[in-house]
Amino acid sequence: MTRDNQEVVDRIVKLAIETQSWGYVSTGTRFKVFDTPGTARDVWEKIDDAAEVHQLTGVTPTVALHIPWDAVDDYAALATYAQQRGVRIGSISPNLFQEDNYRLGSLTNVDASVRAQAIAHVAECIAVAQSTGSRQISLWLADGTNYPGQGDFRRRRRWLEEGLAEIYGQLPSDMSLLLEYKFFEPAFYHTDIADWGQSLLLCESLGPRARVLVDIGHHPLGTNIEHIVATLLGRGRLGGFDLNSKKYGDDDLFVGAVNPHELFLICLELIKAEDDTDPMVTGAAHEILYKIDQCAMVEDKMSAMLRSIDAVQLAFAKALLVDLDELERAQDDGDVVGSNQILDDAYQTDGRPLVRQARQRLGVPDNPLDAYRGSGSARTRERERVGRAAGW
Ligand code: AOS
Ligand code: ZN
Ligand code: ZN
Repeated sequence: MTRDNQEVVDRIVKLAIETQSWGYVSTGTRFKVFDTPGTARDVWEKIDDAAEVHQLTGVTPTVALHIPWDAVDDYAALATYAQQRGVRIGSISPNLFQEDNYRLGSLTNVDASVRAQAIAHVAECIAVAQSTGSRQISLWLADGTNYPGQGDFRRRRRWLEEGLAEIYGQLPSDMSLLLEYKFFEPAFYHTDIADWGQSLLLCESLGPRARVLVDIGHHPLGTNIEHIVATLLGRGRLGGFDLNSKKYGDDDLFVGAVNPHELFLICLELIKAEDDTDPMVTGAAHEILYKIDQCAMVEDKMSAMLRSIDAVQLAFAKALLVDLDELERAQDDGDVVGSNQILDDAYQTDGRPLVRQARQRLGVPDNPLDAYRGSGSARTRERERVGRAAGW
């Protein structure tokens, strides 16, 4: 089946992408955090930036928060502020890696009082989600060890399972838990949730509202991420993405910068799952959170965010152009070269006119990045946002 262009445009129009508050501040490596003039100084300004990105693109209605980076006294007021600017609060990420107490782990710490502190922090984030209308807790754990012998894998695993069960038990029935994995960093010998399989096992033992979150940058080089995505989709357990791109590791570069072909192949799996005949697969596929998780080290944050959104839309557009019936026929015929050619035909097609049509339907500029750069908005930020620079 070749989709007609109108269907492709419809699907691009419906795609919602979440931008993240920490993508609007100065971040970086351990060597130096460079400040960029005009950068958001607090969570209110991060929301202003997210709102401007949504005005320019029409597809980023929510903004993810990280607590306590974005802590405020009155979360209901923050949610109202966001709404007044045309966006909503999206997923909430607890921070279980920046307290001194977490030196030897959070949910897997040998000290029961530290484990309890970590659980209490996630409970606080659930309360933040309730006051802001958010429905997702996006959890990443830095827990791991640096040297063989430093910790006992199975004891740590038991503490992890107990802690997560307690957290899951506290989730209101309309909220879900997205569980991220990462194979190394900040720990360099082992990480307690190192890969998708470990995350999936935990989610399956927790319950249906626990799902795996795939951060594109959290895999060893050469990993077939689209295969992981397909496996999770097939079990209805893919909960979301942290979108970025990488050359080496968790580089957190803007989306599509390094390997747009990989992104296209990932999108193809998502589209196939959305159109699957099994309601378990389609149901979960339609609830997937598409969250950006990038760090702008030397580049302008707004421009980087706009580039990422463009890359996601374009990858979806091209994936929607794949003729799936013809592909299945070629696969059934054992046509190895022909089936690959079908994918390549779609990938080589210029998807930009379709993305432009979607933008016209959304009533936003044909090229949001050009519109932003021509708008003078960056200079206004530089003029108005003087004083304390925000980082993490
Ligand atoms: C860390 O590597 C993960 O990608 C997390 O999602 C993290 O909470 C986020 O990137 C903020 O640093
Ligand atoms: Zn992430
Ligand atoms: Zn990461």
